[in-house]
Amino acid sequence: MHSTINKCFVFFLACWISEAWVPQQQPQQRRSHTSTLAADTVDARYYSLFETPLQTQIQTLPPVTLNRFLQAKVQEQPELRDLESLYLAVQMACKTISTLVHRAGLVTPTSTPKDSYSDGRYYSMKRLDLLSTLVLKNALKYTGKCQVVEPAVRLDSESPATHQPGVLIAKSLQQEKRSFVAVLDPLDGSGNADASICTGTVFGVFEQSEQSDEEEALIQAVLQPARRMRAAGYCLYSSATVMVVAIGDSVQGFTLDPQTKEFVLTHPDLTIPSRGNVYSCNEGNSEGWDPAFRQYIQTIKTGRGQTGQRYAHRYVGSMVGDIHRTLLYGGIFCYPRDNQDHPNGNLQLLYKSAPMAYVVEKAGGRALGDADQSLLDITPERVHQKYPCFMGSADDVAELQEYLRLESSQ
Ligand code: FBP
Repeated sequence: MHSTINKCFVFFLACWISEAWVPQQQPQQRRSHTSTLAADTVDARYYSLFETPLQTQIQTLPPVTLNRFLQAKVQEQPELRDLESLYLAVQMACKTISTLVHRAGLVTPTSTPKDSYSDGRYYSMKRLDLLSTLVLKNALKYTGKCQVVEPAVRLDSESPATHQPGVLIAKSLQQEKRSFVAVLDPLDGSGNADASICTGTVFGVFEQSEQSDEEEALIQAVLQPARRMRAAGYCLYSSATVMVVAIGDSVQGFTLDPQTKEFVLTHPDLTIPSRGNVYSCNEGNSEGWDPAFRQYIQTIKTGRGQTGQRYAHRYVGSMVGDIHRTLLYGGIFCYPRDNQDHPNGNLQLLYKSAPMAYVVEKAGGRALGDADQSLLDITPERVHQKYPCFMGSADDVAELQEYLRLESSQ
């Protein structure tokens, strides 16, 4: 009996000790084990896939940020100093716009405003357009070195839709002999944002010799052919945020590092391949295209063009994304006239296609407005004027040009 009691006592004591001990130890162990495991796995995967190559790169080649790149550029060419403040303001704004665009789906309004579906588009389009414009305007103003105007939207068929604030014009205020005037499209392709498709900010910079700050003088300062631009660029908001700038005679691409929030040089001295195998246009308009352009597209997509290769069709419908892809991989991007809804194409010359064309040409590509005129030589008559455009790899544009010439000679 005694031994049974003793055995039971020892058993319960052992259970109590183990219970008392395990709950104190196990959760800690489990917790630390789990978190170590999770952290290890995540870190291991993260570092092995992403960080290690980057680390290796950092060790051999220190990353060049956009700021550092600009500082070096200004040292080389002190006359670009005024441009620096414009660029810095634009890059700051683009970082914020990037966050806005990437969070667009998370900040759904609780009550649907009346005009949420106006123009057949969603509420966030208007919201993003307005916010991006405000962000860009403030970033430019807060430098204390820029004056910003927002030309009134004139309600004609070429103006942006009424939901869009449209374009900004910013002038650097330094009292030098001349100053820079930039034309900026805060958010191109905002109609795509609800579907998480890429969008972009576009800008072009001119010199103004006349010192007037009147709105009309600033507008006149940007109504110039893009060939007179001193710089241009765009920021693409996509799976990565990439800023591409043409400054001097080169084109540089910077990717926004989401960790450090810095634009880091990832595409130094960008050049467009001289030939591609992709065409990018809204083929839904093909019924109304000029016959020669239709024939060109038919020829390349069936492999009967100069390369004998069948071209693939890629069209995001967001100009910055389509042209960025064209710049990296080669090929041709077109928005031609059609005799139905787009007598002058669908892209505003001054603040959409012309700055993009400037970048493409500086990267070794070509851009046409029509058969015999580079898009860079066309003077916009009005801020919102639309113009047909064709740009991309030099050889592809040259091949297209033969068709356009055929059409114009008939
Ligand atoms: P939004 O800024 O109003 O979206 O329009 C600009 C744009 O989306 C360009 O980015 C794009 O290349 C073009 O319109 C697409 O036009 P379409 O829908 O006629 O193909």
